[in-house]
Amino acid sequence: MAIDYAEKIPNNVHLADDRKLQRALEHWQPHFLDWWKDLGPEGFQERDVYLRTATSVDAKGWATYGHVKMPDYRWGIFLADPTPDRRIGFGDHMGEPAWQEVPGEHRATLRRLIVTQGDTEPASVEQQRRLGQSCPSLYDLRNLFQVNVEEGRHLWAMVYLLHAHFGRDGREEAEELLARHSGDVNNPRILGTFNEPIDDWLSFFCFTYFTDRDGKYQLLSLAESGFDPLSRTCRFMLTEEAHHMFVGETGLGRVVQRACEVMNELGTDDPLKVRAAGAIDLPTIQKYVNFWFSSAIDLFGAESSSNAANYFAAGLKGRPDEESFEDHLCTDATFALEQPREDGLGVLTEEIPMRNAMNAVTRNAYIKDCGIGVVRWNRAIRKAGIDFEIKLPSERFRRNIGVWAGFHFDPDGKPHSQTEWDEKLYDWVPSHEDREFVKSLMVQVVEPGKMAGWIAPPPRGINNQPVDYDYVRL
Ligand code: BYC
Ligand code: FE
Ligand code: FE
Repeated sequence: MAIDYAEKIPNNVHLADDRKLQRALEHWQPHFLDWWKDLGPEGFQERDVYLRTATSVDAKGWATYGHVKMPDYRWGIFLADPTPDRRIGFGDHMGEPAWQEVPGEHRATLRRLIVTQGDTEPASVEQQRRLGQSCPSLYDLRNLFQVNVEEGRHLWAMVYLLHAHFGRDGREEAEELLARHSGDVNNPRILGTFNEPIDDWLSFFCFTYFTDRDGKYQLLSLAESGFDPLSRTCRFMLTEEAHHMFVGETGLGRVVQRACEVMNELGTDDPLKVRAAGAIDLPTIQKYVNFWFSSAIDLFGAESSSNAANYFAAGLKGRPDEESFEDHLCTDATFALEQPREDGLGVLTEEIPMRNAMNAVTRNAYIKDCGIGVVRWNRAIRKAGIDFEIKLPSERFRRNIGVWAGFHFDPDGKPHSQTEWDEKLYDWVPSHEDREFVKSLMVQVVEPGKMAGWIAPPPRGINNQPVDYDYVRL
């Protein structure tokens, strides 16, 4: 389905045929733009950035590339093409036709899911707004802005659903999405990770690797939804998400590669010498991985969750790639849930109903996916002849949500007393000094083709352009 760019709001949902909805969205649009100018990327708003824009939603015609000023980016409403005769694929309504309108009894629940999803999108833009000041290259600066404008579009995707299907409450929620702010003490973003500051690029790469990947898994689950407009929206969002995770995986890979190069040039594995040479040592990279991974896995909610069971039963939220499972009802199945013993010093396993374990099932799929990049980074480390392995920490480590919350398990999954924990925590996650060191390296580099000393250049540019292309025109 073609996207109409002649419209004030580009879309492939025949917006022009629904005047009321069009007016409501055109009323929200300037509020969005004000928010973007106030809380979107700081600086560079008047610069031309080499951005991709969707031209159609099918695989071939995905994108055109060209230099645009970010406030002129054509944020719009794009749904994947409908699947003819789509049926609900799981839960109590399995086999019934997918809903084109919100079923009354699930209205509040669906609205809450859409609002939670929508809230994360502008949150991430707010978190990343100052990174342009310390970009390691023009190539990276462009990637940051590409991610930012697409997260802005993801906000549009959820606001469209709220306006089109939730009447007045939906319009109020859409305003609230611009009123909550990341890290705001009085009115914070809904989910924990989205209130953590991201003020260095190592954190940005960890965020796009780990947190955007939570986005992938939540969008995959929502793409299974019996509410068809939500499914179609999420299916198109997933095509954009792939680039965000690419930025994270290759970004971390280039930081690792630079650390290895410096170690080999100096013939040392002393982290202090690596630091003195202006690179980020591998143990520090590991600490950032520990921090952002443990923060991201909280985003899946509690391992045992009656909310999750209700979403599944109602057909609102499935498992990622629901089709790959055999049993789509899960009325009798159980899940062996590992959890801490009451004294916190051991682990036991309890069988819980499968429907209640959907958050754990999704988290497990996510953790497996997180491992793929880790294997690639470790291969590069081995190839450099260095004896070091990056590891994902145990899912028990540093949890604030779910069965492990309130207990003290280390990255290897071993229990500790409060005293031991307090003593050791900064061996596992970045200390104030680690963060200050990483920040000290974050000096803006904007000469085409030049890279900051702590990161290796990318093997190739964007859309077949050379690495020294003027991705952002200053
Ligand atoms: N922080 O049964 P529980 C993305 C709350 S990322 C704070 O465990 P449920 C992106 C929970 O709300 C993808 N609170 O949870 C990435 C509940 O509250 P109430 C975002 C949390 O409902 C990068 C209570 O704890 N999308 O797209 O099964 C850049 C206990 O509930 C947290 C979605 O999340 C937390 N971490 O699952 C840009 C999809 N975790 O009811 C974008 C929509 C839980 O007691 N959301 N709580 O007030 C959902 O599907 C579910 O809300 C969750 C939670 C999976 C998040
Ligand atoms: Fe997103
Ligand atoms: Fe994303």
